[in-house]
Amino acid sequence: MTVPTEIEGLLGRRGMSSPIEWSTPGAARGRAALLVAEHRASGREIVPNPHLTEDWAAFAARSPNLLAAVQAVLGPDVAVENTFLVVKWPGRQFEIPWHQDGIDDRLELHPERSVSAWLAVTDATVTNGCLYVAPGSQRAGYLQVEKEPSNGAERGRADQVAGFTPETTIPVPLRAGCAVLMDSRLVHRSGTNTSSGARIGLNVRYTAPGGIVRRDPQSPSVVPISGTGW
Ligand SMILES: O=C(O)CCC(=O)C(=O)O
Repeated sequence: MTVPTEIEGLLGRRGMSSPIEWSTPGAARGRAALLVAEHRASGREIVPNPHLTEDWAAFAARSPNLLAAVQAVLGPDVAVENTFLVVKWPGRQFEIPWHQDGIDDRLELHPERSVSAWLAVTDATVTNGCLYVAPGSQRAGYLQVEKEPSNGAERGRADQVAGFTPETTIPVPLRAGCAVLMDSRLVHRSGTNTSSGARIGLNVRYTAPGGIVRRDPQSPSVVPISGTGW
């Protein structure tokens, strides 16, 4: 049976493309060492929107190979909607539950006009908390969200994806300097870091014109990074 491309989405049957090199491994690991030094004392785990305040993150989101891969699916006009840095410190319980990057209580992105990327700043391994994805899960569309009793956060319910079980998901280990590009509807999570070193990743949500369906007006401005259509 042929599945219409609008269901499969911009990145095809699996809803993802990997690995895409955004940096040399050495430069990415060097940046990771600086970030560890900067945040170790506070133990900070999430830094929102570093592309607005830190040159390295602004450059990472515009790195030539990654931007070319984004433009190949979104077209020439690309903007960054949001970024966040996640530091998983060794030995600290910190899991990110199943979710889709294109929808939450703040935001809804048009799945044909947006994609997200996860950039490994350190190596990302099964042991230190790499991403796990459910390939093809984008075909189920955006999931109904429900509030988590513990903190009120809204999350899509991964069990709405046909055939979804934790066993049908795959880890996405990445060498430092590599990225995975994901359909905005791709269901993914990450686990706790049980290694002895920090694991650091940068998430970038990219949009084309018309890609924002709903957005909290308090959000910082979208930043165009290529094209003339903005
Ligand atoms: O950095 C992580 O561990 C997970 C981040 C994530 O889920 C995401 O990029 O949407």
